[in-house]
Amino acid sequence: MKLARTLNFALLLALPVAVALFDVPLWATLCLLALLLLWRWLMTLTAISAPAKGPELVLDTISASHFVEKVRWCLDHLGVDYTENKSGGTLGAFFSGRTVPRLRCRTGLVETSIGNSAEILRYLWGRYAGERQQAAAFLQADARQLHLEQEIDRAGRDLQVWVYFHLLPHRELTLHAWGVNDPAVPSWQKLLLHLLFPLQRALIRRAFRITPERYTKAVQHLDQLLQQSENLLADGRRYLSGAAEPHYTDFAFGAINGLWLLPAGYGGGQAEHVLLVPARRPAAMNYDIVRWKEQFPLSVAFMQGLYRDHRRHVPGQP
Ligand SMILES: N[C@@H](CCC(=O)N[C@@H](CS)C(=O)NCC(=O)O)C(=O)O
Repeated sequence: MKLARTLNFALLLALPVAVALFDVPLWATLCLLALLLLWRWLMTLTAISAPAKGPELVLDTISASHFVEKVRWCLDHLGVDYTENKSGGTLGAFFSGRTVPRLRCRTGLVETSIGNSAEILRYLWGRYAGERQQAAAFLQADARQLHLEQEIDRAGRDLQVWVYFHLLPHRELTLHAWGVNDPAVPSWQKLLLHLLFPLQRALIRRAFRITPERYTKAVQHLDQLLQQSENLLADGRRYLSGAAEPHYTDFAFGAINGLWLLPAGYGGGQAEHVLLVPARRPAAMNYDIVRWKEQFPLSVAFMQGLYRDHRRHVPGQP
């Protein structure tokens, strides 16, 4: 069905070109247009009367995304089956206006799609709290935990500035992070990423306002969040959320900061083709990472422990 829709769309686009090239008369043009629209309508009717079969939950992702890792970790911890649909970095945002993670779920006859990691987690809690009360308990949140999540998400946006400030000057490193070496990313997208790199880089610079000033501000915000977690852990807290068991905000903290810490198990097996080993990273990036590790040892140990004890083991992962 997806292929038929794409073909129909391509033919609709090609119609004016064909009309101009072959001097098609008006009556024939109108007939062709009516046929293409009729075909499209029939596809819509078919989709309602016989919905396409497929997995109940599909998570649209890119290989290297800390917001994706936040949702992926929660899905894995919840223990529900889902399929991951991976794209090359930046293409979806700038050409179809969607961000990742995006969760697509079958709801009745239609497919519902939810963007934004926080809203996806609210859906998962609402959907599974009843039927898997114990397993889903880590997704329940009070006002304090929701506030903590907002702070972690803000750090996630600061880390986007941080990572692009360091990587964008390096074409090969950036392309690697966007998934050109990931076998799960479709080849045509890898080709597009190579061809469109200057455009994508300019769009990213504009969208995230990547400037030295913004970078300095981002690092200050990140320091503040890490200092806050350091204080909570120094007070003897086992989990940042204050709960007795790991909570989704703990996973969110580990997932978002995992972008720089890259603890063993990061990505649950889905990010290994985009990780950047220290030897390949720009020196200034390594400098920040080493400083964070030295300055915030309790937070680092907390995240490493969280990955070791609560990230589902994936064969072949360190
Ligand atoms: N607030 C959003 C942020 C999502 C976001 O910024 N995602 C980035 C990846 S980390 C994205 O979609 N980038 C565009 C793309 O690579 O297609 C969330 O929590 O999901």
